[in-house]
Amino acid sequence: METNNLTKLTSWQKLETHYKQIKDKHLRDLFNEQPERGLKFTVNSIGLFMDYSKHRITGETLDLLFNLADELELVEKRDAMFRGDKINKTENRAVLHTALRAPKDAKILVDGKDVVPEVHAVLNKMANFSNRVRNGEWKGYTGKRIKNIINIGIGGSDLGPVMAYEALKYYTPRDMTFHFVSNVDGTDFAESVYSLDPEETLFIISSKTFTTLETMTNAQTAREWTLKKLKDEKAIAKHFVAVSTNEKEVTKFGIDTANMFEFWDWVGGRYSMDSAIGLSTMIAIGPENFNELLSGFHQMDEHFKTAPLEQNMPVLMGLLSVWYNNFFGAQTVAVLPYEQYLHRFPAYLQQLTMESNGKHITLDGMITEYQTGPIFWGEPGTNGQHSFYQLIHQGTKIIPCDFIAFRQSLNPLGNHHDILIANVIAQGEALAFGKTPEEVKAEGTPDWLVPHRTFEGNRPSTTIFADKLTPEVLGKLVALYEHSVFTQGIIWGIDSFDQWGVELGKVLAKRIIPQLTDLKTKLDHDSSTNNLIKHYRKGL
Ligand code: G6Q
Repeated sequence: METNNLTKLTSWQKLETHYKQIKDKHLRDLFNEQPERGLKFTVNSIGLFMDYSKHRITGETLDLLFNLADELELVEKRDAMFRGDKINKTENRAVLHTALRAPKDAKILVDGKDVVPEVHAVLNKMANFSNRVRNGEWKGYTGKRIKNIINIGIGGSDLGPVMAYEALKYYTPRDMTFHFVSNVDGTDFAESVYSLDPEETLFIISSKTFTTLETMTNAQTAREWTLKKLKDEKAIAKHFVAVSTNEKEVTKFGIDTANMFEFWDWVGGRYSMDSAIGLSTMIAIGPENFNELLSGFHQMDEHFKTAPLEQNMPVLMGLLSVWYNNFFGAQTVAVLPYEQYLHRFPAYLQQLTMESNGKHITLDGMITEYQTGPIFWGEPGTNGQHSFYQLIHQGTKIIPCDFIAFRQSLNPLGNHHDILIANVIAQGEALAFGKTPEEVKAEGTPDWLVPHRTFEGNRPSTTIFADKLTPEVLGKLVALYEHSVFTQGIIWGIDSFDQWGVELGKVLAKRIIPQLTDLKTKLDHDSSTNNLIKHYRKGL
């Protein structure tokens, strides 16, 4: 198979030459040479403040990265996405999560049809339903108020809802409980419903296809759990609603399509938290807050669409990621929110980034001869500081960090917030500037200990600040990463919107399921797989 010629482009080669010139330059020198860079390399727009001055770049690096983006037609391709062109080539689909947050008067055509009215019709239906559940008008089969919401879904139909619920918990009613069942491991379901009363519980079965094995298995179990107590099929209509694109399968399951919330094939799973997949989020935070969330997404869409590249947050973030991934050989990116409510944000971003850009075949069917999607990971601060930050500070790997922080706490308590924020600012400073052997010696450290206590520094980070964590800010942050992923995908020439890599495991699992219990089946896998199946059978 042929390889892609990205690395032969003039703009790429210029970056390679530039990298050789800059790679040994320390951030200390960059700041000495350009003392005002802490003011210059910042963006302050749409309520977010992004400081990217602690990166191993100069103005020239940025110009060269912008040239690369120009040569690869980033702007034209961005416009094609917003327009509804079928840029998800391998699935022949438009990519229009941006239409989910478009204002009512927008017009976005897919196959000649304006999709905006449908989007708003579903949002209205969701708002109506959410209000009825929240105010107790929607009752369970026995007339009891619904107190527990359980979203059953997996991947894109789970990670967004659970992250958003956790992130926006401050805005949720505390007399209701919210649960998210995704894993086919029965423990996930069992622990979620433990101590819940089926009469007060509503299941949202969230599945774009309504055929996903894990979700359908959990949904059937939920059905049995409900019927065990309520003993009447008619109860299903009061305790189950569906979010799906597949009307036929929803009806087959026994859910009235009046209780089905629709979305469309141009919404990718990992880009769907602001579609009807966000129904649990809307019930949790209320329709007004959900609208704020959508407005935050939309503001970032507009920013991505209109801000000049040098002031464009997702473009900068995406290109910096390419810079480290492809030139410095960085393997990972750490996302470190200094906000407890964002504790599921890194996990959410893992799917968004890695399912989107974990590809090695280009849109033209060629092998990439360069690295693509980095590994994303992270934990909220300050907890990470007491575990893995050691490796970021003094290990052998370069790990660009995204710090996310807020000027105000939602739960102000004494001086907790000052301590939290002092820590996030200090981490960026320590990573960038470190501590020289001379400084360590001057503290009276014995010679033999000096190397251990020296921090070489020169470790890059971005710091993003917002005022406080609101639904609107969450929308902006998610859209920031969505468009950064898009920017990277354009540079690498891959389809950021398909996910063929998850298929094979699913097919093989379906084959193995009956073999586990049907002891007569002759096993024809490799010796390791056969043996593992036999090992399991012995425990039956
Ligand atoms: C996301 C992926 C994947 C998907 C799940 C659930 O982009 O497509 O994570 O969301 O496999 O799929 P269903 O919603 O169809 O159950």
